[in-house]
Amino acid sequence: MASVRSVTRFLLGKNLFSGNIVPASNSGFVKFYSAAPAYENIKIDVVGSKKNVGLIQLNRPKALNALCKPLFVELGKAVVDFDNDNSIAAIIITGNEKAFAAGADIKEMQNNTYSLNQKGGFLREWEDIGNCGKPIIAAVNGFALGGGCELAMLCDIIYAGEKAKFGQPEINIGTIPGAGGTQRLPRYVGKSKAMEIVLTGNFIDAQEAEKMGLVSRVFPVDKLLEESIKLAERIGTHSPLIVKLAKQSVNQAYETQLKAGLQFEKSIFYGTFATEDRKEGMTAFVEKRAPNFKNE
Ligand code: CO8
Repeated sequence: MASVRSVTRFLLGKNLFSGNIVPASNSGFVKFYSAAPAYENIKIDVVGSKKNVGLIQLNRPKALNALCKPLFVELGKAVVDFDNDNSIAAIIITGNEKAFAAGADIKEMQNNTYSLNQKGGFLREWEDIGNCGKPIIAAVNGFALGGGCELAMLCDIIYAGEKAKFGQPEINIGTIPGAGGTQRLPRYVGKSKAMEIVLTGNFIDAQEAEKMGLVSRVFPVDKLLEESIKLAERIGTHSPLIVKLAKQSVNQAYETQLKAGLQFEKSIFYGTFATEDRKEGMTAFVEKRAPNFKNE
């Protein structure tokens, strides 16, 4: 299995492998996933010292990872597979140094019509990402524009490289965000900032995005993936069952009004008392030892 450092280099496209460093394609993960289809628009791997972090790299570098339908079908499948894999604690979606994703594929949708979008359920595969029970971290270097910014916001935590650029430039091409940009962005950054971003099409840099609360943390470009893996590994030390419940509960804050969200949170909180992992967590605390979670 490749080390964090070598995976970082692999994803940044710097072929620094030599001697004893094993390329990701020779990892046990690929063998384990031999039944998985051969992906053309993404690369997948399993990383982290416990091999419990699913890594997905968007891989259309020539088109700045524009989100064409085949890419989204593959991305949805990879996310569902990782979500169903009990050995995976968290998922990272990343791009390359130049682009996380520069939006939906404009060339692909250029000749779409209203009725085609309606009948074909244009980009309905987005739901696979939104329905994932496990935490998804967006590790954003370069452009995260339009659908790329929306994809990052669909993830649970956004870490950014210091040269990342976010934006909803759909207005420049005569349309509006269609995958949550007008809905999630105001919730993250407030109405005035969201309006400014959506109505001007201007880009904001990583530092500004962090100040606004869109991004959790900003790192040097070549440290981004390493830090994202560390975050996923930290999440992976907790009970998978309770992590899933915590994610559901935080998401309620975005999907319901406060009163309903608070009720949901309370019922989940009470519900954790029906789990073995809650009992183990509190017992371990009282006994001053590390918990041994069983995902039950
Ligand atoms: N779609 C298709 N191709 C793209 C896209 C894109 N979004 N972005 C870049 N490319 C292609 C370029 O056409 C170019 O291809 P080629 O070499 O064949 O000409 C290649 O990528 C490199 O791009 P540039 O030469 O333009 O690179 P620059 O460094 O000069 O510029 C930019 C980078 C500023 C990112 C520029 O490429 C750009 O403005 N891209 C478009 C950004 C944009 O408008 N994004 C929003 C798209 S619309 C959208 O996302 C709606 C989402 C709705 C989801 C709905 C779900 C239901």
